[in-house]
Amino acid sequence: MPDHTAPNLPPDPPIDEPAIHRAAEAIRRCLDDRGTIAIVTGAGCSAESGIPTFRGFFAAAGNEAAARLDNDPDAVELPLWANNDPIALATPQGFARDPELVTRWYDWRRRRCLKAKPNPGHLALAELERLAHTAGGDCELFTQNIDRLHQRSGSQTVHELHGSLYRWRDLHTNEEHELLNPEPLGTYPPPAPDTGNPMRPCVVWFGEMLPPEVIRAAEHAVQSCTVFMSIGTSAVVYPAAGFAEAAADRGAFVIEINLEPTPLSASVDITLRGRSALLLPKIIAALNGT
Ligand code: BJW
Repeated sequence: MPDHTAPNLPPDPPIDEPAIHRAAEAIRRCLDDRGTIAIVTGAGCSAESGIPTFRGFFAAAGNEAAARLDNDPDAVELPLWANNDPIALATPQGFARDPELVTRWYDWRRRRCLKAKPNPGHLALAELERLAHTAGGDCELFTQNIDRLHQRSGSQTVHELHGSLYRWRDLHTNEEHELLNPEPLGTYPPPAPDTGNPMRPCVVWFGEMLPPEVIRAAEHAVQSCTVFMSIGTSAVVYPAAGFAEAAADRGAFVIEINLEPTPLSASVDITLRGRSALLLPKIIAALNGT
């Protein structure tokens, strides 16, 4: 986990304790009513597991955090990615232009994410789900992350909006394969184990459709939730960026957690400025009265 006392990383902003308590009260009311909590997470939620955020991928702090992770020899590949814009790599056009570069990048991320561990923010969200279920309510977690850290932290209901780094599909047969080996894939694009056809990661690139069943689940959660949480996302990529506003429009209480202001911040009920790995456990502690 990155060391936030390191000189090149920003210090934590002051914690808004009254806002933490207001957030916990809104969640408590939702649990008492056996209501639904809907959550959308983004890359900021995994930042403290040492995974660089998407738009901060090449920012100095992200690079430093990534390079320091376990003195990882894979970190030597950072300069290769630093010459490329992640937004251009995460498109069908980027893949068509340079399938080797794009699949090498995803394999590098796959290996980093396999090594990463859930952080206290992930664990707090798993605990929130347990509390909701114990109260007879529901907690629906939608993540834009492709790292499976929510599932590994114990969350049961995790909807992957943008797919997974660990599933790759045969470009000719569409057959999907789980790639969980920590070794580099070695050939780029990697060949499918059964047919030898080239594969791509089962992630959702710009201009591609999100899985329809996940969109349906999101529409349902947005329509039924009484609390909506937007955590560690820049809230600029649609459709995920639109969920909070849609939930607010029908009267849900919206809580945002982010290090920085986002396009959502001005219109939410509570915006908590800081690290999700610090603030989410505080909300759970307030909820439990500890
Ligand atoms: C912390 C922190 C800490 C850091 N604690 N916080 C409506 C309007 C306009 C455009 C569109 C629209 N509907 C659709 C579009 C087009 C497009 C889109 O949204 N474009 C926008 C850029 C304008 N959307 C699509 O194409 C989507 N498909 C679609 O809608 O299909 C139908 C359709 C097709 C064509 C036309 C119209 C409709 C698909 C979007 C797929 C996005 N895919 C990616 C790549 C996935 C694979 C991969 O990871 O490589 O998903 S792009 C990238 O952005 C990735 C992320 O999941 C996603 C969101 O990023 P995220 O998670 O928010 O990360 P960051 O880095 O941006 O932000 C991190 C945040 O954390 C920051 O705010 C930090 O401050 C914060 N933070 N540390 C708390 N410790």
